[in-house]
Amino acid sequence: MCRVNHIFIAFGGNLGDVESSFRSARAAIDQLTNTSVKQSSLLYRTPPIGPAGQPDYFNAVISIASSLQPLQLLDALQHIEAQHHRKRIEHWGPRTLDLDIIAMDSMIINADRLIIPHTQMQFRQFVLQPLCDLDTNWQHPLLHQTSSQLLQTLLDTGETILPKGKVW
Ligand code: A4P
Ligand code: MG
Repeated sequence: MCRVNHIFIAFGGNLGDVESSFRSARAAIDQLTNTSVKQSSLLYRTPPIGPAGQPDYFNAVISIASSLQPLQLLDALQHIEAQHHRKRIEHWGPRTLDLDIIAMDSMIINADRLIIPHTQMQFRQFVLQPLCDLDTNWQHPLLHQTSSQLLQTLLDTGETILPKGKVW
């Protein structure tokens, strides 16, 4: 039997009906082979990081259990992004749906197409706050800090707590 990994996936988007894209992407992930969605964070409205003048984002994190290989999961998530009319136009630019793999248990991957844990996660409140809704004790395998310690480090640099999110 294949090993089942516990995986966190970050959702981001700021074009179109983002909440409805998130719901349908979550349902599509739950339909993947040997994969099930376990938990969803709240849905947060967040100020954009990156090019100025783009709309606010919505962000959330879900946890899944899956025995897909990491690159199989990445392919499946990119397919779901494409189904939601995701176009890659500008780095960090506006998008309907971005699905990033944040972590897979304590796995470390450094491949061309996939880096796990996600390299920017520790700098992003829009990832850490929803992650902490799901698991405050997940341990970053390289930074040796828990998700709540990573969030606290960011808040200590002066970032303000995001307004409370909503169930989606
Ligand atoms: N890739 C490598 N590692 C991973 C991983 N762990 N998960 C590769 C997913 N993909 C990974 O991503 C580019 C390539 O990264 C992929 O082909 C994959 O092989 P992309 O989604 O095509 O391109 P991108 O969107 O320009 O990059 P990325 O890294 O997804 O963008 P970010 O860093 O997520 O930034 N502001 C707010 N408030 N909220 C947001 O969600 N998002 C962005 C996008 C900017 N500002 C934001 C938000
Ligand atoms: Mg992405």
